Amino acid sequence: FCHLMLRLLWLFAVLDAVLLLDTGMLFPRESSSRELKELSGLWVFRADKSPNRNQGFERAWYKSRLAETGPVIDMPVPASYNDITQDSTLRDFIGWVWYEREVVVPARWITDEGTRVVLRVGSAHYNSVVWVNGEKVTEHAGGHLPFEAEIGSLMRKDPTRPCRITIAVNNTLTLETLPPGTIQHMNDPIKYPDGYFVQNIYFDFFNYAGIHRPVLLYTTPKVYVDDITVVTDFLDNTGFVRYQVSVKGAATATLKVTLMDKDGHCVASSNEASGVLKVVDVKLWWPYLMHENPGYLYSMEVHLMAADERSTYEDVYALPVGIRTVKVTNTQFLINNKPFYFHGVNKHEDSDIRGKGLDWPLIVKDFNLMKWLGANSFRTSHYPYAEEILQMCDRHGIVVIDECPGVGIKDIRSFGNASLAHHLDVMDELVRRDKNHPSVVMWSVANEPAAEMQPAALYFKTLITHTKALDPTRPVTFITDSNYARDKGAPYVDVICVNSYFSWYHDPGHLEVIPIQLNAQFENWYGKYQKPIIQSEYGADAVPGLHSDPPMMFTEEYQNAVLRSYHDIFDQKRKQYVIGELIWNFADFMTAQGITRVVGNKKGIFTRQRQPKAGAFILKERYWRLANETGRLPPWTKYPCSL
Ligand code: BDP
Repeated sequence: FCHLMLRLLWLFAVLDAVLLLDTGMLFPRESSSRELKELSGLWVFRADKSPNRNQGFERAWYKSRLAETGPVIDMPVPASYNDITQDSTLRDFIGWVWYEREVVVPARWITDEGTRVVLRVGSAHYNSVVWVNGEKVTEHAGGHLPFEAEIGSLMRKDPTRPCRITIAVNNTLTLETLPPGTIQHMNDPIKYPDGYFVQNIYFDFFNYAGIHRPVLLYTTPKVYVDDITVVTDFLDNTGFVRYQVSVKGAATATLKVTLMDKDGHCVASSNEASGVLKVVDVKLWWPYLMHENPGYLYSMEVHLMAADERSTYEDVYALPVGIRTVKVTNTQFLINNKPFYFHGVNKHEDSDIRGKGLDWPLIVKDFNLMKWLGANSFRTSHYPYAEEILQMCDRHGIVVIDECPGVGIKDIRSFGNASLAHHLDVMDELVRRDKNHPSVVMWSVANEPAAEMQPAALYFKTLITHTKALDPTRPVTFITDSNYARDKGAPYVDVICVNSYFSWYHDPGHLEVIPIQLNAQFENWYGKYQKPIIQSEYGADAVPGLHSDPPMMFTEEYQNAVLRSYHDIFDQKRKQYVIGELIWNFADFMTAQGITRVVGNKKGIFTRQRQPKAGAFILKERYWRLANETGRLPPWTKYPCSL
């Protein structure tokens, strides 16, 4: 009993912390009280190619139809705009681009004053300003995360007009954006044309831009469920779902909260806005390959009723809930108190033509490939991925290390107060968006920052402590490279994540150095911090179809040899404190042009078109073997018959 009380007290304490973020960012879902209208498809588009990139604002392009301001083209949404046309100046464009779409909405959305109409942008790179019928409704700094604005009241001002949505998006990166970058003006008239400037970036992926995720309109009643937070636990075969529902639009409302199992049976219910739901004979959420029934989700249905002098309101929202726990010891990562070994991949949101635009065929293909490979996890290198992808992870039991866009923090000026304040805001937005996903088991606050610099110590202490305070239920990491001087964040993290490229960037061509250097890497980090370690990146470029034996760099044989050599050391260390290995990278991806990149980064084990290189088969064999050893596979999946 005492044990149970302690559990419940813990649940209450941590939920209060998660609640510090008081405005919601619930994923828009249809229900009996909510309608949804996706604005995917063709938008009107114009890049502002004026010398200062500011003509659109100076001439107020949002005030009229974009086509009336000058030449426009078709642009699909969601998609990056860079690879859509044959125009290299648009591919490499820096500055403001303008999108526009006219929408007609059902009349009842306008006539019913008890309806809220919300415009939501899943993500746009990077800074966005949004107008409806020429009036500014919101702006947002940073890509990868959603933002929204209530626009019903504005639409009601002139119900006869169709609703014209204008979105201006600017992909310029500065020392204070995430990721950071710098704009460099080249003033030498002998070398450069007049007004020439470039965007410097410190990360290794193409700086795709545009509206990358769906834009949609959705409705809620005037009194509505603004947010739901759940924190889960279990003891023996009883599960606990501590929850909190935030209501907006009324001081009081009646709530009914019901937890349904997969078959639609009610397993627990309550009439309170917050409390603990007790689930007998709980079905836990398990990772793929760790259990015969991975990714089990309950559905938490929240039913709200409220009234004012004019009307009554009813709102319904259903949140998928997975019941599981996550803990870290000195040497282990525990999911549901069982050791979990990450055998997975690093990904990018990246593909031909659409760039970083959300694409369902690609998403489903990638999940099929990950499952084929026997991967149980991935890291969202180097920015938050679409919520649709995390929902797939929840359902399929794919474990996620959720990374914020803190990549390429290399300049000392990016450790200043303004940068830190923005980084903290981004962590707030990320935790607010992803806190309820059972698949998300750890937050990553940055990738390979120049953490040897003096201000980094305080920067990362503040950032990591802040993230832990936001969400005490998940461990926090930051990703370091193999330079031991870059350990300033290490004292504060729960898990050490290290990227290393022995025999590639260091001692290129010398495969024989891998065992000794990798061994030293693990011993040093563990010796100093006694924290579990994930090899968060390792790999080698392989141009598909390029062969040589003995292996040479850039051939498939060399990539194989690097993988095998790393795996030997992983096999020694995973018996001690190494808790995972994530290949760099799942698939080839586009980068900026440069002398080390032949049409992009070729460290994928799949090509950019998702065909396997030889390395994919090595990884497949290994991952299924690891799954057999560490997981609890049902007999029929013991070994895929293709092996
Ligand atoms: C790592 C970076 C990753 C790069 C990779 C590489 O974290 O973004 O793509 O190197 O160079 O250090 O392939």
